[in-house]
Amino acid sequence: NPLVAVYPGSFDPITNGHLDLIQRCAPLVDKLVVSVLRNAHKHPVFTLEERVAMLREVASPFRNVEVDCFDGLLVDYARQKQAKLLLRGIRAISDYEYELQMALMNRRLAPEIETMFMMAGEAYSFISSKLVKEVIGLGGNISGLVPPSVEEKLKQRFLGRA
Ligand code: COD
Repeated sequence: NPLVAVYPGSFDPITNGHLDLIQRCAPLVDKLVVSVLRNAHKHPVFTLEERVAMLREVASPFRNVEVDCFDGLLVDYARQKQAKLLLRGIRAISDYEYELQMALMNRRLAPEIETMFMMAGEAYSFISSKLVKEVIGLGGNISGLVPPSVEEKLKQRFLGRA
């Protein structure tokens, strides 16, 4: 059976931290499904369609990476995708508590599915979608924090230019 991993998230928007994880995980599995949660926050900056489109563009060089979206329980979705692994990233101790709680709940709901954690790349461990949006919203430079196509989208959205 092919080894399928699901990398779930809000991806509002995808950052170079997310991308680093995708790049490191893709060679380890047969298929990596990067999946955006519908209705994650009440007010995402980018619509589901925009987030999926940005991910698709960034993921296009990877032969075995698929971009999708989901709602409902993550484990139900993973089962539907016949995934044995959930991929999550850990940046700092602060991520650990939330991630542990989710991993244990997901294991309780679906014991056959394992959560796999990868440590953030040292160059990316300070990057979050939230801070990137805050920095660009206040006029700061975000180059190198997100893929160039995403940087353009953020500039259009926050600075009203292309
Ligand atoms: N470097 C490495 N990893 C990173 C970086 C970085 N710079 N930035 C983020 N990450 C990791 C995060 O730690 C996380 O593991 C992942 O990338 C995605 O991050 P986000 O912020 O885009 O996504 P989240 O944390 O908002 O995703 C939450 C889910 C959508 C997975 C969760 O809400 C969910 O599963 N919802 C579905 C309903 C459900 O099943 N609920 C019960 C869960 S127990």
